[in-house]
Amino acid sequence: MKYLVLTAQLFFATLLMAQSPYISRVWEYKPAPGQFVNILPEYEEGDDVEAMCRKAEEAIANNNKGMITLGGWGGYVVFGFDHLIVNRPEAKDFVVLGNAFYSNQQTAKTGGSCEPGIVMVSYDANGNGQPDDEWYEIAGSEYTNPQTIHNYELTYYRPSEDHVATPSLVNPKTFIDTTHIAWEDNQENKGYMYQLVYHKQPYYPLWIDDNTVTFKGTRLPDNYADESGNGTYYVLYAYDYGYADNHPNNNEKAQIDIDWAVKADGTPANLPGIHFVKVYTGVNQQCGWLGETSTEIMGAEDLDPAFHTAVENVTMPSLPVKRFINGQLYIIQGTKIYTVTGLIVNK
Ligand SMILES: [Ca+2]
Ligand SMILES: [Ca+2]
Ligand SMILES: [Ca+2]
Repeated sequence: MKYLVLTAQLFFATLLMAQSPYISRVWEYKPAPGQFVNILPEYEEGDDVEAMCRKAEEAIANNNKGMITLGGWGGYVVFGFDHLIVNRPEAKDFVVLGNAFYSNQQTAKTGGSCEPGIVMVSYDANGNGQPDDEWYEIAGSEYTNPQTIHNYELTYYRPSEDHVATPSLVNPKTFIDTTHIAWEDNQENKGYMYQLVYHKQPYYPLWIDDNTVTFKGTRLPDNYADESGNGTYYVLYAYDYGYADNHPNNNEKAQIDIDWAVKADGTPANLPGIHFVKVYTGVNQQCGWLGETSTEIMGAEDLDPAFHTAVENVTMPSLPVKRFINGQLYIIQGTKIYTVTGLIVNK
């Protein structure tokens, strides 16, 4: 009997360790060029794709609340959890943490520093624990906006080795290289991402060997306005719902409902839950001295209330009740906690 109790306690302890509401692993980190790229996280000579992925994980997994940049439009991160985030009915299921904030200036719409990232989700359908299954886009508030471009494609070019900086004629002290990163899209647009005096490091990801990098996905309409009219004050307006880094983390509008996931043809994906999330920068815009808009990620969290019930705080009712503890269903009666199969897990 003692042996059984010990086994049960070990089982319970293991179970607690295995379940975390936070990101447990970063699977891929591939930012587009950007003013914080090679800084957040920091590139050091010799770092390869895998090393940078581990640095991104160190920053945003396990509730570490560091920060990574995704660079300009299309740059992305793929991360996962150690359990299924259940699609709870009539409820928001998870939140991706960014660094969005509202301006304290009074404006007609909600805005400030809102840099919306497209959120995609995946269910581990083949059960191998890896994100090699189908991806579904979270259809946020702008999914059906006629200005949203689905199937957008954008290619960025690494500056050539003999690249010479082209300072701005108007403001050379701020815009130190107006031809830093050339880009072109599949809508017959091309242009340059400029380099700002505030961030003088190369903007192209230094650990990527290829001289071009191409991203595909959904491009949201531009969300900025130069409210000063003279380039001194830019406001990036928040979209209503369904994006990352678009509302402050503690705002309910930052939360995502898995019910919003759609298939490629726009019909509901009807997912029971998700294991993996991909986030990419959703706008392709540059805002004067603020530079290009880039989604930042600080973490992600399962919103299941079970994770907000610490095991030491479980009250012991006299009648048997079912309760989720760290995502697992238990039956509690008196001072005892049972699994659903009747195994006593405390004493
Ligand atoms: Ca839900
Ligand atoms: Ca899989
Ligand atoms: Ca941001």
